[in-house]
Amino acid sequence: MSTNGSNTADPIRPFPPGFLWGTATASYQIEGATTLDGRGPSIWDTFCRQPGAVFNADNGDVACDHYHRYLEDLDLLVELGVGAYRFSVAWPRVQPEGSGPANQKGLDFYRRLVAGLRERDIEPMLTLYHWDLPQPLEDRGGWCERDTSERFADYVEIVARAMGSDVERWITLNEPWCSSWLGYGAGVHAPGVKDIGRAAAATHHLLLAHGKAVPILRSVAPEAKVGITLNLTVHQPGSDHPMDVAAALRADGNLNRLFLEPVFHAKYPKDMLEHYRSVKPGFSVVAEGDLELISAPLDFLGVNYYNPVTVVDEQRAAEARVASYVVSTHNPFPDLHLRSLETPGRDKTAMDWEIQAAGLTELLLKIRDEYTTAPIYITENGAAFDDYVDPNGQVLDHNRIAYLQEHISAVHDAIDAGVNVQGYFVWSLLDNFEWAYGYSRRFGIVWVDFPTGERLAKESFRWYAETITSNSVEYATSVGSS
Ligand code: IFM
Repeated sequence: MSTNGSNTADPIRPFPPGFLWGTATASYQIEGATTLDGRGPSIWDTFCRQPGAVFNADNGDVACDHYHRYLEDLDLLVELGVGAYRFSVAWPRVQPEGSGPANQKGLDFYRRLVAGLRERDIEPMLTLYHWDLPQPLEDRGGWCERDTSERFADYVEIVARAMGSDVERWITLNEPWCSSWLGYGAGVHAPGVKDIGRAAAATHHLLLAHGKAVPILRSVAPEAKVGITLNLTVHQPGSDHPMDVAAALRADGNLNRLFLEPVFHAKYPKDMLEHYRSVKPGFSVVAEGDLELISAPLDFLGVNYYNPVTVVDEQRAAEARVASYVVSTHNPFPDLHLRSLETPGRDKTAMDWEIQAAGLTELLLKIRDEYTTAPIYITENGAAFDDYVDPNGQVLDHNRIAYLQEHISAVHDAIDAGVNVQGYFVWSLLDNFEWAYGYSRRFGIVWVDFPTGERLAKESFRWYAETITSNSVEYATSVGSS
């Protein structure tokens, strides 16, 4: 039974005509060629060299070698039959110093990619920032400094002038929460800083960078459709005890509302401002007029959803009466005073993320009811599993197919309930550099043999190709979704 009771007799559920099917990647995770054609260093090149920062001391020097193999990857996209491909531009390829003149060779790479997509009738969806900040900017304080948002505006103008007429959909930032809270708060992403006050300031300067980028894109590329991609989820309290309910609200405040409220309601959530009032510099960096910029109307919202999160108050988690909780090892934010829980019986991916597709439907309804009716694209959704090439030379990733089928069904539920979802992008086209996990986690629908760079379409690739061709999904529900 679906969340809205729409388990029709016919399990094949069509998507609206024109629904945009795609797949997504990001520059540092796939390109390699980090020192070629004038590219400067990014914070991830530096972070990867810090002992213990990244699993196996992996780095993006070669990654999937997409910089050299992009034509092969375009062929894969054609075979898959996608209508769109979401990729990101590496700022340090375009401005090696993070400021100053454009590096023509860097821009040319993306122009070739965009032209190649256009020739194949695949719409490019361009993300301007997917975490690879030029290192020289980090040396001057990175996202903790207001000036970085000014530098971002200059960079956006360069990219918009180069590709404004060829790219219709532009995403300013990918998952600014990860840049700020994982990068400057928990220190598990580049630049590896552990300082809640700086994470809060970085949150604002990232959003300000987004706010400054929007009018530039509108004036340089008047046809452009502009959006932002946020990583969002539903936070379920582990019990109906008021302390657990309050803990879930804090988690929601940090991950969802700190980003959704300024972008759609021109304000930061009161409870979060109160929660972070004593951290420095924190939200003291907000200046007059910033929130007006940040809340400029958008053409769409990009939503990245992977898993739901169940939380309890940390004090209650420590008490004997709730000892039956399975407290997860994930707790990156001691300042939020909560613990996340594992739900017994719920399947997990190789990231240890619980699988619950109904959370996506719930999230989409909430966004529609509380934030925006603008078109939504699911700009990322997918799963890492312990894939392997079997003796017949195949990757039979049926667990990934089940995950995708459940989540695409959940998107269908949301559309049935009136949410304006216009597209869905699988994360990811290729197995790639999964940040602090290095190459140990595979999200691709295409297997990459990293020593040789060879690609091999997985079973999920064929399944997704059929889904795209039929523009429909065979209905499926996940554990815990009824
Ligand atoms: O690989 C990442 C991607 O870069 C951003 N969103 C989540 C993915 C899986 O962790």
